[in-house]
Amino acid sequence: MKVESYVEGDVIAITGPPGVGKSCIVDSILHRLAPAKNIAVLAVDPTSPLSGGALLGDRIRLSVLDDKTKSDSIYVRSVATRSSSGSIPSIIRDLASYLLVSNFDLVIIETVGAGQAEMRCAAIANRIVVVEGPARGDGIQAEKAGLLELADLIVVNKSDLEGSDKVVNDLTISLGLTSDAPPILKTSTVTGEGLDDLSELITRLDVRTSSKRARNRQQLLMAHESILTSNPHFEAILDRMSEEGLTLDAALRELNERPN
Ligand SMILES: Nc1nc2c(ncn2[C@@H]2O[C@H](COP(=O)(O)OP(=O)(O)OP(=O)(O)O)[C@@H](O)[C@H]2O)c(=O)[nH]1
Ligand SMILES: [Mg+2]
Repeated sequence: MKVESYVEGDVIAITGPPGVGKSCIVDSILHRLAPAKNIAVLAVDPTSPLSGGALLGDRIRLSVLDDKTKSDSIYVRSVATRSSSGSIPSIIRDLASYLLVSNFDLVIIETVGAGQAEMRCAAIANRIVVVEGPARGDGIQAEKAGLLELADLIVVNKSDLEGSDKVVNDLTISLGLTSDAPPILKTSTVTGEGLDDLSELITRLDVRTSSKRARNRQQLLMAHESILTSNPHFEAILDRMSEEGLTLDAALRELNERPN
């Protein structure tokens, strides 16, 4: 069985903690790169049963869509992860592949760097931008979420607010030991600082060796999971585990021995 893990082409993930300004940054990039480029945005929405569809509406409110000279070359779609399963990243991957063969030059995946499904969605991209913001007194958020190892570029947004210099310093120090540390860029979607540089950099971003490895790890885990769950005996074996006490070891062995 052949499993496609990643997409060939220009696919960039923008990830980071909630509320750090990812959507505003995507909006700024679209304002600068459209209509010269056809760009698709896939917003992966970690919809919780509590917030319902409210977030979904929020995600797609991009000011660039009000500009008729640009909006024709932009496609935006939210994908909810409410029924969270390993399949969301493969839906995103298939969508991204489809968009790239349908004349889009660039696919941007916006995802909150929170859950596993969202991390794996980011790993589909060829390059990952991790967005960070001024510390809220509880250390570097992205570092905690294990996102930094995936980063080909780190953006410290909200540079108009106090504390962003400290985040840049902390990040520089903690990444100083890494041989191929990603570049760090300060931005503000309020003052406009760094946004021209970001939009320019994003289309010619180098892939770091270590981020590629971190991404490949996510891809491998995802591919492995999809091999297991696409096994036609998967559900029946699951039934036997819960109903007949089939052990985990025996279940795994059977899945391996009966690939179809
Ligand atoms: N001061 C300041 N506020 C900003 C900046 N960028 C975004 N914001 C504000 O931060 C809030 C969150 O912005 P979003 O772009 O929705 O953040 P997000 O990371 O996409 O949020 P989620 O998708 O919910 O994780 C909004 O109220 C923005 O107006 C900035 O550079 N400076
Ligand atoms: Mg957002």
